[in-house]
Amino acid sequence: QSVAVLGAPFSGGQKRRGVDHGPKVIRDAGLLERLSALDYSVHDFGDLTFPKIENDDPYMEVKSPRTVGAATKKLSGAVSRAIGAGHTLVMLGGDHSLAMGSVAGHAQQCPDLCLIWVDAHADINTPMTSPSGNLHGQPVSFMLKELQDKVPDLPGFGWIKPFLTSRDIVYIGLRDVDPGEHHILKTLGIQYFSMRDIDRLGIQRVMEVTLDNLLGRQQRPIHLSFDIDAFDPSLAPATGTPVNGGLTYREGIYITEEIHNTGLLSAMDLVEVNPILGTTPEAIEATASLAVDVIASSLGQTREGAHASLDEIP
Ligand code: DIR
Ligand code: MN
Ligand code: MN
Ligand code: MN
Repeated sequence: QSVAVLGAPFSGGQKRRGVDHGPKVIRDAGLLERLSALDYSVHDFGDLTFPKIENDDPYMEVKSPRTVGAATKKLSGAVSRAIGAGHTLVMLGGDHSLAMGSVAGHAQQCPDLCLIWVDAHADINTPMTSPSGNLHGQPVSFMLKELQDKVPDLPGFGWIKPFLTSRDIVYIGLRDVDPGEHHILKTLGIQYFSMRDIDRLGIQRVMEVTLDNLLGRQQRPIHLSFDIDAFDPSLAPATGTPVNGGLTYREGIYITEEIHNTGLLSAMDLVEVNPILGTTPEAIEATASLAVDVIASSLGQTREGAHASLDEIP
């Protein structure tokens, strides 16, 4: 079992600088050591570099299209190669526009994958519905076949063709959804569990339905795209768009334990950790260490404990 860790220090999908330091603080919080302790052979692929693109004028309201298009294209190639080489991939962001690249690269190797999107936000605005013009609020719209006609040809995005259907994705943790996004979720019948749904059903039932919907008919590879702002801001303060009333630590870890237990996790993103937005060193460390816990749990760290073999107790 081998895990590839790939950093993507990129912030061009939104306006707040600092999220490009996410990979560094997540590594500094001990990620590689924690994964090695789980008995993986860990391959650190280092951090990608993203060349600066001059004169990247907005396309209508959409900001930095060429910059985001080039970065996600580069990421998709790197992710595709790592998964093709047999690794389980962990992508460290960076802002969530990067998921266009990581999920597309994963889908190149695993066309039948399904996507679990854990986030306060749905990130499914099209370039036309986006109230902010920020591409980190739009990545899912570029992936969905049903939205093909709603997404214009942005400069820099010629490389990506939609590759998912609305039945291949489930959202967990939503609590800040724009009107255009809500319209898309409802008209396409996309499965989502808002924080209200988690309050009503409990996280155990939410995961049961999520996994049954995605895997009930056929076992297939899972892509987990985890935005740290899914957690309550008291747990993950160092992030660009915090929203009150988020996941508890136990709900977040239950999600990742259940995903690990399927045995089908093939790639994951951990995005939107922004150390510049932590107001104290403790706030930054807490957010980064939470990110490490989420990744370790997704890859098999358990709360109940574990042991390697059934040999005698010494
Ligand atoms: C908002 C915020 N829906 C937008 N999105 C964020 O800009 O489209 N995503 N913060 O993570
Ligand atoms: Mn997001
Ligand atoms: Mn978010
Ligand atoms: Mn295991």
